[in-house]
Amino acid sequence: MTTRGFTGRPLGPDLARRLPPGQSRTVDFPVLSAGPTPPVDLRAWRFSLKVGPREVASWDWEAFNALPQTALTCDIHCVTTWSKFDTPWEGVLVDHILAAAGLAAPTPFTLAWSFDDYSTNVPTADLTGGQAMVALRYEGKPLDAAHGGPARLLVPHLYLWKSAKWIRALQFTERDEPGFWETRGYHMRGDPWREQRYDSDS
Ligand SMILES: Nc1nc2c(c(=O)[nH]1)N[C@H]1C(S)=C(S)[C@@H](COP(=O)(O)O)O[C@H]1N2
Ligand SMILES: [Mo]
Repeated sequence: MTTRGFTGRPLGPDLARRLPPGQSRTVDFPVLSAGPTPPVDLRAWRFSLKVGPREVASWDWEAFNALPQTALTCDIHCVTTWSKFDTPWEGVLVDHILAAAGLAAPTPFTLAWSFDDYSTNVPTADLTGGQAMVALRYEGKPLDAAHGGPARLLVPHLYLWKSAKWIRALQFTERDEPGFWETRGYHMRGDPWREQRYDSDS
């Protein structure tokens, strides 16, 4: 079985198996942002962890870059139906951020907050166990501002709107609170393999 991607060529079975339902492969890296790219000054940059309203840890750019770095190559899937294979990222696993703060997953849900005031909710269990990172580099270079540089969340096994660009905080919440797209009808979890695009999808 083959699936025709945006590249126009049929995919062999090994690649076709990596394409979630309703997706097509792209080889470029489209930029999707709800608004303009916010200016982010590295001298003023801070990343914080919050539990409810309370800030429990924060790092400046230098301290954050001193956390253990991990390389991760993965496939990414946008709800607008493109998927991109073998994207190479480097950054700090959420596991390592939590460990540096002396925390274990504090609540079942998380809201990621960005410098453009974008937000998105993710079950905390989708951020731990080596599944998610705050990415600082792409293809061996500092992450482009258009793709969320200096730092973005990367949760590759969920639709890419969960990967908040220009991230400034992870806030752990007791209840699952909808973020920017989730209040506009998108799914609370967003698993591409179950085609969880809209809140009406199971
Ligand atoms: N802060 C922020 N993060 C964001 C967005 C945004 O508008 N603001 N758009 C989301 C959406 S809808 C997608 S599909 C991906 C796109 O990432 P890319 O532009 O690197 O392809 O970023 C997500 N993260
Ligand atoms: Mo998106």
